Amino acid sequence: MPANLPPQYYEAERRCREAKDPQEKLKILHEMYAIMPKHKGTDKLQADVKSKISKLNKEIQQKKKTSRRGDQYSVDREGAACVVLIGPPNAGKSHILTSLTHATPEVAAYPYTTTKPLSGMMRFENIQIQLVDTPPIALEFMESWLAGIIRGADIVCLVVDLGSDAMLEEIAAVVQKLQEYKIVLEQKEGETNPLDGIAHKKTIIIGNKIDLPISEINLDLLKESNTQKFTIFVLSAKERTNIEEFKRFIYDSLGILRVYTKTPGKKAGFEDPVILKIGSTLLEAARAIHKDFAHNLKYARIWGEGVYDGQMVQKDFVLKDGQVVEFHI
Ligand SMILES: Nc1nc2c(ncn2[C@@H]2O[C@H](COP(=O)(O)OP(=O)(O)OP(=O)(O)O)[C@@H](O)[C@H]2O)c(=O)[nH]1
Ligand SMILES: [Mg+2]
Repeated sequence: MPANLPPQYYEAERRCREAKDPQEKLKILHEMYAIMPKHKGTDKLQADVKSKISKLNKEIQQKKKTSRRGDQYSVDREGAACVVLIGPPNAGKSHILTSLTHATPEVAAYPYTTTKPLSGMMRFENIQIQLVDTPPIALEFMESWLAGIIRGADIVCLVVDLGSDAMLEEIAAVVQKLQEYKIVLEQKEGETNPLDGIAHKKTIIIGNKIDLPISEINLDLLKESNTQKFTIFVLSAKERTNIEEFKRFIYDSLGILRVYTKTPGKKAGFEDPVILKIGSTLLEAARAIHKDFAHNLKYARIWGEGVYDGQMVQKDFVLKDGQVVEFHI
């Protein structure tokens, strides 16, 4: 039986031959596998490409173990908070980034498309939240520098493919792989123990591709297997289902609040809030602005929810979202 390969396949094969970077080669091999029609005539070729993929995967991992060189990536924090999108190959992490920010990562129908982190800013009301798209995590493969980015994030969004037959296995693989890097995904944020270095990261499961018919069954499976009681948020990056709702959901999950500063006799500016953890005091707000400022702080006047206009409060006053603060030093 003839293979009847489409021209794109030969094109990809050529690029693969010419590619020098093993990561790039791996990406093209996955692309070739996706393009290839799956029938008897291509059985041998399918097996061939698969074995090339697995060989290259091993080589890449081996190289990483033996040399400390190789690309290392990190992310500069920006905005009010940093949210990292992680997950198995092809779950739609990059697509989610494009649907919420102006960033333009490559989105493709084959796995291992993303090879380095890319961040974009997601606007929610008057703040910007940083979203970071990352390469996939699977049992046989994870970029080691990704661990550092996950450790530094305020929240982890574990993006899962509700259209995948292997969804639960894919999730288990991510959890297991991260444990090798001393990262434990949890429902709530926990302290990193300085003795064992294990990071406990607050994690939300994002069930993507809710537009696909099989997603309903997978969502039930996901809920049943959710022994850790992760919050599950479903959306479709493609159809933009729940995309707007996602912004508020993330804001609420971050456990942050916004306060606005004003100088005596002037109006408050509402464009540039001070971002604080829920439960922060007036003194902590002053510290977030400048440490000398906190040092010299005497009291403040407050406007907003739960106080009367211009109420005088002391350093231990616990602030609420939306309040206006007039510091007195
Ligand atoms: N039906 C459907 N397809 C989607 C959705 N989101 C993403 N996809 C498709 O899923 C495929 C993978 O999307 P990507 O965003 O590249 O996935 P990824 O998680 O970044 O993949 P890697 O970079 O390989 O880890 C693409 O073909 C997307 O068009 C969705 O909500 N619904
Ligand atoms: Mg991607």
